[in-house]
Amino acid sequence: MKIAGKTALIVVDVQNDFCPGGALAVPAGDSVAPILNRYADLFSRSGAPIYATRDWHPENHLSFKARGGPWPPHCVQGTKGAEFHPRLSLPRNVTMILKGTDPDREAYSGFQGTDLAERLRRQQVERLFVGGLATDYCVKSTVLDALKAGFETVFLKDASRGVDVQPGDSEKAVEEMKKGGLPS
Ligand code: VGL
Ligand code: ZN
Repeated sequence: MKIAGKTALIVVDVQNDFCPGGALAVPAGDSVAPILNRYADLFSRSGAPIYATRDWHPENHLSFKARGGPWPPHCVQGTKGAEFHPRLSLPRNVTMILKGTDPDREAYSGFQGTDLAERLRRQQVERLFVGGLATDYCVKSTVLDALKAGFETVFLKDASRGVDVQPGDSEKAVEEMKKGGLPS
């Protein structure tokens, strides 16, 4: 008999800089916090592992405008902007994943340059629920990498918001995720 695969929740980058008032604010970014709190509570009560990623850049990160990148400085290590939004309230046993720590590499995905995949495999996780900020950047990249790594993946649309630098970017991101294997 096949033992049912385990499911994990991945909370992506619900940080002050991606919320209204932050350096790279996602419209209504903070509105995902109470929704993710509910998912986290549900997962926690059923014993499912929860991971939370943070964009965690050095001051001289290549994605910043000073180095020719597209973004204003954001989520600089140790700053208020890099902290989780105060309305995000996750259980104590969440595993934190820091990404984008290499000054010379972009890392939108929580899998890029981290041990997230190994940790999930070690816990026999087979299925992921992914939500957070931003739909058209880090959530999309995380979902695509999860699918590539062979995890059955669910995108939590209700618990995600996009930057939409160009109008429609978030819808496009959903299409890309579907092309990458996300069940529609
Ligand atoms: C993100 C832009 C730059 C994200 C991170 O978390 O979606 N977007 N760095
Ligand atoms: Zn970033």
